[in-house]
Amino acid sequence: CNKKASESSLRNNEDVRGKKAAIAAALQQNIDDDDTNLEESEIDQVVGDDGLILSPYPKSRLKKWRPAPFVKPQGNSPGEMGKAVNIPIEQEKLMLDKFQENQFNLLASDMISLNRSLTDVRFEKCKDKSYPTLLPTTSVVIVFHNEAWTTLIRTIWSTINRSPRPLLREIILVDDASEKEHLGKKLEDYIKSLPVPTRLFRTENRSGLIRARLLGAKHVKGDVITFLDAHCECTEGWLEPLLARIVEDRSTVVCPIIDVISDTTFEYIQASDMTWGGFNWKLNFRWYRVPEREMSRRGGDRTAPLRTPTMAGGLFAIDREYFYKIGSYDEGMDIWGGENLEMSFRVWQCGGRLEIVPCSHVGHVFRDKSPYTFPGGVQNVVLHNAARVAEVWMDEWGEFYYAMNPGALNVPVGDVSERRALRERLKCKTFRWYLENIYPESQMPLDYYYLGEIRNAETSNCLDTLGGKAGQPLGMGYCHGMGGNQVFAYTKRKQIMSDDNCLDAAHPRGPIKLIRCHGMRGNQEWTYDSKTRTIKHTNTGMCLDKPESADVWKPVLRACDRSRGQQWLMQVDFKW
Ligand code: LR7
Ligand code: MN
Repeated sequence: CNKKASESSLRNNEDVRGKKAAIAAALQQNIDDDDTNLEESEIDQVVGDDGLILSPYPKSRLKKWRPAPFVKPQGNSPGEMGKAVNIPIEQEKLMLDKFQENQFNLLASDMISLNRSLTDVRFEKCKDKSYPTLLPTTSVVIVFHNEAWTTLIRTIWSTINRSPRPLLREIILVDDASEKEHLGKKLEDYIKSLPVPTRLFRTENRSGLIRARLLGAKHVKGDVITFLDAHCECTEGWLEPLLARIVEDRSTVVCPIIDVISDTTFEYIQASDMTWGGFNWKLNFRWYRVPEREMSRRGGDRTAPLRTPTMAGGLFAIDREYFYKIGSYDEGMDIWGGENLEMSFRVWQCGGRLEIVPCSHVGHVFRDKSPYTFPGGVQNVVLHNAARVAEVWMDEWGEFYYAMNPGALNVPVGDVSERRALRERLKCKTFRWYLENIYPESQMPLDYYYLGEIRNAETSNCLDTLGGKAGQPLGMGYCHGMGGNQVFAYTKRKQIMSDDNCLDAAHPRGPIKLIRCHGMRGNQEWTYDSKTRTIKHTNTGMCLDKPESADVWKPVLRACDRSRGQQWLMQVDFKW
């Protein structure tokens, strides 16, 4: 059936990759040897099945490099070595006022040197790694809308200071219709004095980060495009391991580990190397723990590149030609959101790969809220962008998105025909393939019998998560038919899921809770009998029953007795 077919296609794919890697490795050796007798045409013309010139790059385009010099701490200035900046109590009011504008502590940022020093957060083993002596150059593209001066300029300086100079071709800034004085003439003058060519482009009207990045990418001269948000700090050795992955295989899209720059103190805080990117039914990007499966594929080496199902979106490097070949971005997406999952699915489904390179660390100021406006309304924009992802890439799993966000049905997705044509043209694989091979741990069940509300036959009320997070008890409510908190999936693994949580009962009398799905059956296994309409909990042998009384709104487990309160309506389709 389906599954077998995709397994063999994966094997084929691995074979092809093996061959490609062998060619690349052989040629790589030539390059490492710096053999100047080698005819350029000999290495220029390695063409993959897909028509893209494979790694290595034409030698003439690669550069010899040395690590950038260490950025020394400047005495006891605030924030040096990535330390936290604490604002004196008498300035607290000022601090809070300034916080509003950017949703981070601007007062602290303004106190920190634009060249501040950071600790070397890498694993020891990373420091000893050697990378090809010749690497492609990159242009760093930074888009921004109303970014604060010091965070933007510190992003630029940390890039300059910590990149091997020959590898940093240029910096490209894209101002997305900012209204701030300091981003006008002042910025134009400032960048003229930088030691690395820096160009500034401006969108005519507010375009959103996706179209702003497309504008920046258009002007890139380097062989690799590296995107950064406008409030980042690059650390020692961040660039080489990224470029080294791309020079091996130009269809690899690479991300650094994204460390945290505190929005309140600007402290540089190392992030875990044990998380990767996933997503939930709402199509929000989420970090999850790297599963054992991926750890063992890497032979337990925590410095080895990690294959991640999705990326956060802001910080990554991609071969310039590959960026276009794989479909750059969806121009139909506005302002913010969705493009990260779109690119993740696209890269995997269309034959590329997506990695987090743990030897590369870049800090990012994470904040709780967006400081800027969303023309058209946040909800509309975000729902619109995500709907485009669902429509183009997710096949029938797009249903989960609409079930969870019924509001998305009222937001126009716009024309997706070009994106679908791209998927066709690149002969991309199905979302099932992606779930089976790249993301089996996904919160989207591979096979499910039912997706929808679960209604009690006696009370006519519906199971409801009440928006509860993991650990909260399951509730009930009047059936509203609007999806969201009343949508559950009954899966082939016999789970009853809502987003990334599963109905879980630990005791015959205890509450039924929403617990992060573990996929190991146990307390999360339920059997639905479509004849008797009972939902039986395997471990306890009890049946799901309506609440004790009308005012409690918490379903319970009781000995199965075939009463109407134990009957639940689901249109299950046992198609497997
Ligand atoms: O209209 C806009 N125009 C812009 O130029 C809106 C935003 N922007 C700029 C903005 O100034 C910033 O430089 O776009 C960049 C990203 O916006 P942020 O920093 O306000 O949002 P974010 O950090 O939450 O963004 C994350 O998700 C986005 C989804 O569209 C993008 O993929 C961002 O690049 C991404 N950032 C990261 O991945 C950093 C790690 C965060 C995480 C997880
Ligand atoms: Mn950001």
